[in-house]
This record gives sequence, C-alpha cells and structure tokens, in this order.
Amino acid sequence: MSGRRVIVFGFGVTGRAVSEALVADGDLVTVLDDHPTPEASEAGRAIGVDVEPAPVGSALAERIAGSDLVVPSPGVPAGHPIYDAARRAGIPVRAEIELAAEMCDRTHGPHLVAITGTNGKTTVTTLVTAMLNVSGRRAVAAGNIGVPLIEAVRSGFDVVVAEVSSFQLQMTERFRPEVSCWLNLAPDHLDWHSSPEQYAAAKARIWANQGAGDTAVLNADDPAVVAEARAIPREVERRDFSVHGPAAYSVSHDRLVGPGDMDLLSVAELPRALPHDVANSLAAAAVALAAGADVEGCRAALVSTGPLPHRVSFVARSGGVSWYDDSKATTPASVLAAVAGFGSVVLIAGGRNKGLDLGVLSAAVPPVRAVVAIGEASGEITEAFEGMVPVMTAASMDAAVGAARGLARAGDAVLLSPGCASFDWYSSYAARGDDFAVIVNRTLEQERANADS
Ligand code: UMA
Ligand code: ADP
Repeated sequence: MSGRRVIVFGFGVTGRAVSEALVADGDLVTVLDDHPTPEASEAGRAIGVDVEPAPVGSALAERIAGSDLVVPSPGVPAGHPIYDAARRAGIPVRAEIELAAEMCDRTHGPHLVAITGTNGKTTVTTLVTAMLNVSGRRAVAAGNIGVPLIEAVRSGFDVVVAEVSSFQLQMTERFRPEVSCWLNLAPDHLDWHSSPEQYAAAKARIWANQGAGDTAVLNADDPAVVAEARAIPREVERRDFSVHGPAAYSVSHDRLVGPGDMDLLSVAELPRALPHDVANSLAAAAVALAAGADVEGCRAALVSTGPLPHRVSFVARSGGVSWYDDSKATTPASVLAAVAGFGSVVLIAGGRNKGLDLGVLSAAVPPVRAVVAIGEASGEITEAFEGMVPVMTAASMDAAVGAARGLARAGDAVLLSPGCASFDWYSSYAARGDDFAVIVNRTLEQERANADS
C-alpha cells in the first residue's frame, strides 16, 4: 500500500512518527496542524513533509476531499471539524495505533499487547515490559507512555507493550492486540469525551476485535469493567484478576497466585504494597504470562521494579511527618487509591479539573484530616471538604507547602495528590511534582537550619 495521498492531522510526537512511517512506505503525506510552529515546519522538512496551518470551513473540506486517508493525532478531539469533513467526503479516518497494528501484521512484526484503564496504565505497561525482558523476550513499552506505537512496531522488538488511552482507542475500527488488559474505569477526560458512556465505549475498543488465540485480562473487582467485559468476543481467553476475591490471578494467604498452582510471590516481597500496587502486580503478571513471560521473570521484575516517580513517591520525612509526591494523580479515583494507603493524611489537591466531579473526594475522609486547596479547582476542592475537615487555600506551591506544614502533626503523611491536571500552574505533572519536592526539601532544610541556630 503506497502512493496514497494522506493527511496527517497534528504534528506532535504522533504526527511526526506517522509521517515518517508513511513516507517510508511510499505514501504522499501532507501535515495539517491548527497551531504549527516554525520548529514543526523545520522538523517536517527534515523528513520530507510539508507542515501547513489547517484551513477552516470549506477550504478544510476541500483539502480533506482531495485525500485518500486522514490520520488524526490522538489529541484531536471527536468534535473537531476534520471528522465531519472526512465523513461528508467519504474519506477514511484511521487512528495511529490502528495503522501501527496493521503494519505489524503486514510485516510479521512484533507481538502486540495493549493496556488501558483510567489509572495504572503506565505502571502496568512498565511492569509487563520488565517481566518480558527478564524472561528473555525483547520487549519495548510504547503508545501513550511516550514512544508512538507506529515507531515501536518498526524497531525490531519481539513484543510491543502498548499503553493505549481512550483518545487513541476512540477512532479504532480493527485494532486487535493479542493480549488486551483493562485495569479499571472511573470518570476521566470529560473535558474531551462528550459523556462518561463515550469514554467507556472508547476504552471497550481494546478488546472489540480480539478473536481466537487472543487473551483479555480484566479487573474482576471493578464492576464497570466487568460489565464492559460482556463485549469480549466468546473465542477470546479471559483472564480475570482480583485483590479481594477468587479469580485466575488473586491473593491467597498473603501471596499473589495464578492459575493452577502458580505461586508468584508474597505481598511482603513487593517493593511497596498499597492496595492498587497489588492489583497492578496481578494484572501485569496475567498480561506478561499471556505474552510469553515466565513465572520466574515475573517474580524478578515485581521484586526489582519500584513505584514510578510522581506516583505516591516518598519525598522527605521530618518531625514525624512524611511527605509524598503523587502529582500523576489527575483523577479523583487515583487520589482515593493513594489515601487508602495511609492512616492520617494532610492532602494537597486541585489544579485544572478535567471536567470531573471533585465532590467524590469527600470519601477520602478519613484518613484525610486536613486539606490544602490549590489551583483553578481550589473552589471545588474547598466545597468537597468544607464542614468535614479544615481546608486552607494556597495561591502557589510554596504557599501550599507552608500551609500543609502548619496543618501536619507527627504521624501524618502530607500527600500532593491533586486529582486534577497540572496545566493551570505547570507544563506537566512531572514539573508540578518536581517543584513540590524541591520546595518541601528547601522548607525542611530551612527548618533544620533555624532549629540549629
Ligand atoms: N493539534 C491540532 N488540533 C487539535 C489538537 C492538537 O492541530 O485539535 C496539534 C497540536 O497543535 C500539536 C499536535 O496536534 O502540534 C499534538 O498532538 P497530540 O495532542 O495528539 O499529542 P502528541 O504529541 O502526538 O502525543 C500523543 C499523546 N497526547 C495526547 O493524547 C494528548 C501522548 O500522550 C502520547 O505519549 C504520544 O501521542 C505518543 O503516543 C500524552 C497524554 O497526555 C502523554 N495523554 C493523555 C493522558 O495520558 O491522560 C491521554
Ligand atoms: P496512568 O498511566 O493510567 O495515568 P499511572 O501508572 O501513571 O497511570 O498512575 C497514575 C496515578 O494513578 C498515580 O497517582 C498512581 O498512584 C495511581 N494508580 C496507579 N495504579 C492505580 C490503580 N490500579 N488504581 C487506582 N490508582 C492507581
């Protein structure tokens, strides 16, 4: 398949990788972008494509009508006019992950594993990749985690472990991973998807096209995922995991166990064992074993792979108070998962709300016993906790750390677990978490210096 006139829409990480792959295949690629930068144009020239500002109205319709295929970047929302223009002109729209999977089939490329869920995707994708590598399979993590899938499938690995977001899944029609995994479902991205149902339907694309010989791994503790599992085609092998009850992968006598007499390891051997760490470990083992890992490799990877940065990461301890950075918690569900691991918490929460009901955070009391509200959503955070526990509002991260320091007493954990995106104050969740850690360490050092003088 070459010589097609393809419009790649959006020239970020995905658009660049798609353009490169299609040019290499002999397609004629034009890139349109709503906000092209001079650097993007230069990067386009380097790979032989023109990056043009996207036209609007009838001019956009004409451009689309003159093409054979449109490939949107995952961040281009479903309401964008390109979809309507393509539909009216009868031009197919294909998602990058679908093109990648097709390329994989056509070239007898790597085996494809795909992991989705509201929370835990990056953690489980990282664990599965480590389990496969330790087991001697050459595996790479790709997709939403950072390296576009279309780049990874062309890189000569045995297995590509794809973290797939609802944005990426939404436009797929034939995407078929050999092993799929759906970790959990909670409200997210409702500033992007038109409804919670549409968000769930996008995620359900992960197993819609699986068939005989494929495996679907899912969370038996999550009723919403179990309900969606009705759509798994009957020929697919289903592997459930559960922290609380019986399942193919479960916890028995404080040990993680699998089908038959498979004994993985004890909960105590995990580097950290918050309830969601145990769930993620079970999920990862189920996926990796279905993708060709061995039990020994899974065990070794679980023992040696600690929590990723900005996910309930320890920052410092002083005066009996421990400080944690959970900046990656951008949904209320991930905040509730984090606080469940502590006895008494001063919570720093807020940021840019992704269209979610932050009122559900009131369920974090207890263990939350005081709150510092930050960012654009500070009003909603205050409303969620008002009348239950003391709430202070802070207008900067410095002020938030200072306020938390005043509220915390020995035995508390101070947890930055925002439940919101970072983009009101920062360029990324990582920048937010790094800033928090720097300020905490500086504050505690100053305190120690003051105490010594
Ligand atoms: N653009 C438009 N019009 C639009 C939207 C975007 O022209 O309406 C253009 C922008 O001007 C920009 C480009 O498209 O030039 C950006 O494309 P993109 O937003 O799809 O981002 P990429 O750089 O291609 O990165 C994407 C994922 N981004 C999103 O889904 C928003 C990355 O996930 C992913 O790592 C990367 O592909 C490789 O697969 C990021 C993310 O935030 C980390 N994901 C969300 C999340 O995890 O919550 C789903
Ligand atoms: P994702 O890639 O889906 O955003 P991450 O692994 O990056 O997931 O974790 C994001 C946030 O969700 C972190 O705050 C982390 O502590 C929390 N988290 C991780 N796994 C789970 C889970 N299984 N359930 C709930 N929260 C989780």
